[in-house]
Amino acid sequence: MTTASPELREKIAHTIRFLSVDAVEQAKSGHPGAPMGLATAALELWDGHLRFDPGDPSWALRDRFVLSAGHASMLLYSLLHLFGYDVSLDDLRRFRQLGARTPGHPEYGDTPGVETTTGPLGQGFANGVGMALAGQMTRARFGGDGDGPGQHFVYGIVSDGDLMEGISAEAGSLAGHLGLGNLIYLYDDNRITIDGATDITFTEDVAARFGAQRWQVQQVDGEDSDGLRAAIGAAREDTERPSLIVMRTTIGYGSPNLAGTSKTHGAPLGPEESAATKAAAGWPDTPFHIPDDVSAYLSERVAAKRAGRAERDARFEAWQGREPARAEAYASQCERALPADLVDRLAADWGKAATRVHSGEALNRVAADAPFLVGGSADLAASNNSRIGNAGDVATGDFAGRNIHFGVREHAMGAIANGIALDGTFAPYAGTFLVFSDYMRPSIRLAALSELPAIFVFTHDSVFGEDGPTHQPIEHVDALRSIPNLTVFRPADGLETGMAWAWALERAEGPVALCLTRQGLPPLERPSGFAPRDVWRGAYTVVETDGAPDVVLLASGSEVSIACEAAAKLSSEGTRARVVSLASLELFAELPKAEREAIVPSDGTVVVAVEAGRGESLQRYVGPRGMVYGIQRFGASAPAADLAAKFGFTPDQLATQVREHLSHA
Ligand SMILES: Cc1ncc(C[n+]2csc(CCOP(=O)(O)OP(=O)(O)O)c2C)c(N)n1
Ligand SMILES: [Mg+2]
Repeated sequence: MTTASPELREKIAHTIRFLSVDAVEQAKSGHPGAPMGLATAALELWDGHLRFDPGDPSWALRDRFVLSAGHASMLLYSLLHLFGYDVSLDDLRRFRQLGARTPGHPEYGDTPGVETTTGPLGQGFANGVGMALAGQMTRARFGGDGDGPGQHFVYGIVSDGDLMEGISAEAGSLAGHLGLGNLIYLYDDNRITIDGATDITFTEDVAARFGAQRWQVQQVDGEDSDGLRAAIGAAREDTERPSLIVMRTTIGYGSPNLAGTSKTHGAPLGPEESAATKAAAGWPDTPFHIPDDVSAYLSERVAAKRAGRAERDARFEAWQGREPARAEAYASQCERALPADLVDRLAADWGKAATRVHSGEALNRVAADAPFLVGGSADLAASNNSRIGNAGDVATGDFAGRNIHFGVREHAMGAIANGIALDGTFAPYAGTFLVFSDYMRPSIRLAALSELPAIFVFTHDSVFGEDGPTHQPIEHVDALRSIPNLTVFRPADGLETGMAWAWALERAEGPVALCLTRQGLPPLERPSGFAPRDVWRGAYTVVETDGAPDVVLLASGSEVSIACEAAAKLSSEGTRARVVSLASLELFAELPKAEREAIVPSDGTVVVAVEAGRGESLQRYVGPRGMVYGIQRFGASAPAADLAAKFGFTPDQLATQVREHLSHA
């Protein structure tokens, strides 16, 4: 409950505004306008509603706050500082400086209290949907008598830019469909973006749009604390719909000459206008000024937040006492406890099938003992083999299942998966065709930047299918490999697929992408001495030669078995061909150099990289004498066997080309 008088409230709002203005002035860069226009609303939310403990930012029962308009980062940093998080005034002074915990846009992991990395507009909106879904799934799974976990709200601030981005339409649609009543967004309806007023590009009826998407929609003046309080209260009351509170606001609020203009969006006000703005507010012209009564009031509020936490924890403990089995299950789920025999289970008994089929099998071999795993696909569940058997579906108002139908919404699916991962109770996976990884790439990139435990399941990973070039990835494996922190697997058979899942569950410290075939593959025959964990080295020898090889065939996924057959032909003609399976380029690159050299030498031995795609990422391993045997054009629509012949991906053609290459090398 807010206890501040209207005068004190205004003073605190000014404090938030001018901390933001001053930090941007100091950095000579940043976005003052949105924090100025949002200070009153954000204060109402943080002071009066948001449940948190600044001393323990990862307290599981806290409300989440997502600043989707990440450019308004100084708003968040000011709030974090004022509400007792470990963000000092010096941190604010170091806004946007190298190594500071106040980077230009909020970055998860850099700053206590930052719940997600935002800045690419729209992502935070969809992250919040994922967090709210995770909250509902937690509540459904562990019991909902009000004291157990998952009872919190997810609040967010979203901007014009957020709502223009398509991802907000996708995520908003799913949130409304599912009825995520624990999701409350404040929309900064300042009608300004960078290029000017929104009437040049964005004149749709946003309230009607969200109403049509089954949201509760309310409209308030963003400077009206009482109105905001009532609206947030009504939003909390509506447990069956997400809520959008459309707040009419003024960008650069209080600036005598620039308020309401895009000039305040992304540049310092400048010394003169800052001074004029402070003068108009009756504010001293001391940078980073925090009045004593503001500090005193906020210390009280922080103490009250801590007391609120203690009270909530006590209720939670009472719940644990009443529900020991559920409490135990919840605790072990949060710890991500895995079965001890995970690797054994995933290493053995694989037959001949497509790796997408193996992937579904791997998922289901562990799902019962990895209850934190939840996920689904963007309307391709049967193609992606992404279903967990006997686990039920997430549906409107019914969150007990583990299978999520994301609908045909790849971009939102990626960001919602990230939100589920950020919530911390579940580990998500999300599937589609590899070619559509482009539709979710911005979210994959953020999963990687934030090192989130998300698993992206991409099937139909090459040209081998009738759908034609629109559906046939050529550049996608390379493109995924180019994202830092993302581990990409392209397994060659069931064992490799199982070990890729095992690595994703047991070892990964960030997101994992699995690139899986549509077409069936034979199980590889491996040399004696092979151990399943060799897959985790990223590459290992599948076919060894007697004596030093004349050529090394470095193949991935479906091309490994082709390379093995080609190697047999070459050997029968006296050319010693080693075959290496490259399950994951990233893991291979991390091996010590000597171990890498023992598998793929750079001593002049000819290396031919074999991958049904552009193979740009393999260039560095083939050296000046080798070659990439890939596909340098878009695919074509035809039966798989015809495509294999056309693009040279048959053992005979590969052997012929390698022989030809060796004769010149
Ligand atoms: C995906 C994406 N595209 C473009 C940008 C660059 N950008 C930053 S803020 C912004 C729009 C600003 O309008 P709004 O979201 O209404 O914020 P306000 O100016 O009201 O603070 C743009 C285009 C971005 N951050 N993310
Ligand atoms: Mg705006």
